[in-house]
Amino acid sequence: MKTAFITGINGQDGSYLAELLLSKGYRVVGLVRRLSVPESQTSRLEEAGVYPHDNLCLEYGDLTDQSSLFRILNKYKPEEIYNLGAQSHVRVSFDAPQFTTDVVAMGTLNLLEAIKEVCPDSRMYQAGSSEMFGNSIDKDGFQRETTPMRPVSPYGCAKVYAHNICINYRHSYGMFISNGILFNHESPRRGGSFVTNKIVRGAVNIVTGKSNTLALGNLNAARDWGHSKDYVEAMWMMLQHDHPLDVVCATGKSHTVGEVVDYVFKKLDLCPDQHIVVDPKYFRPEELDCLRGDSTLLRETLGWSPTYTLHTMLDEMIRAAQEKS
Ligand code: NAP
Ligand code: F7E
Repeated sequence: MKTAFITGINGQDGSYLAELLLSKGYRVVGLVRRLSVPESQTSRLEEAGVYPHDNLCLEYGDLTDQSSLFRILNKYKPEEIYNLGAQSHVRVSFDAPQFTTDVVAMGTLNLLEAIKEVCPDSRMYQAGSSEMFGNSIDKDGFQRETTPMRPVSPYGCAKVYAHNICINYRHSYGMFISNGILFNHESPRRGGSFVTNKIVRGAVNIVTGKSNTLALGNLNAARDWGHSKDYVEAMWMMLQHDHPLDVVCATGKSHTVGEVVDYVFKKLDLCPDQHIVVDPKYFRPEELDCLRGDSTLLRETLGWSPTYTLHTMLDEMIRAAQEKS
């Protein structure tokens, strides 16, 4: 039985990845932070139906507390390590830039040092982000592995550090570390302050009479949105390959926030003009205008392809929000 260690296990991706690895017969070890509401520590894992589970062990710790990482790695000596823990909200990273950097950048360095000392033969996946590209776009309108990284948020800057230090440890110490450069991915388990689930839940609340308006920020920003379930499959595939890779994972299709609003509201027989309010409080000090990823390398090297379109994913999110309402 292989052992995998996941930081951020109760996040959106962590919960799908835990499900995937348990279904493949792994023992899964997850890092959870102490929260004042203990039920929140396992909420997504419970929703996924994998907690409690005989092969799932949760350990308290934090990416900013290196001693906890040493303790857990020494205890389990995992073959695979997935570093998904992060303060992952871009807008919030402008409000808490130092905390974001501590977790995303220094937290990754803490983990790398612990792996180097305790289990240097483990394979590590680093959760990189399209936010690392910023507004840098190739002439054909895509971002790919060779596109220069010019981040436009504290979160993006911290992820660039994490990406580069992973490459440095790979070269310096011969460690197996793969950087995924993942574009936006969503699901019914997406946090409600990210724009897709905010729109879906907001629209369902209007239908059920719980509210009448939905306040949003920039409706013109365009993103390449995939489904978390497809993207965690790509993470696992990267660690099964015979050598480490730095690869983009994306659908190749880009839509604006306004298009998502139109699709969701139409599905629910609502008229956006009657309910959407633009509130500058949701604007970012610097905005990333358009993301569209070219994942040719991932598709050709690992045979990965997404199973969801934006619309089938939004349909699933709408159904889930309706069931919960
Ligand atoms: P998420 O839902 O926000 O989950 C993040 C997880 O990290 C949560 O479990 C959180 O724990 C944990 N965490 C936060 N601070 C931590 C710390 N100091 N120490 C240990 N764990 C900590 O994010 P996600 O959507 O699953 O994304 C997973 C990873 O992929 C993140 O690194 C994110 O930056 C990256 N990424 C995401 C996307 C996307 O579109 N989803 C795209 C590219 C890259 P709590 O629950 O206790 O807060
Ligand atoms: O914003 C615009 C906003 O917060 C998407 C994270 O997983 O993906 C995610 O970061 C777009 C932006 O995601 C609202 O300005 C308009 O242009 O859903 P989001 P994000 O910032 O792209 C990347 C790849 C990650 O790595 C991150 O971890 O939507 N937008 N109105 C809004 N965004 C929010 N949150 N709320 C609004 O009201």
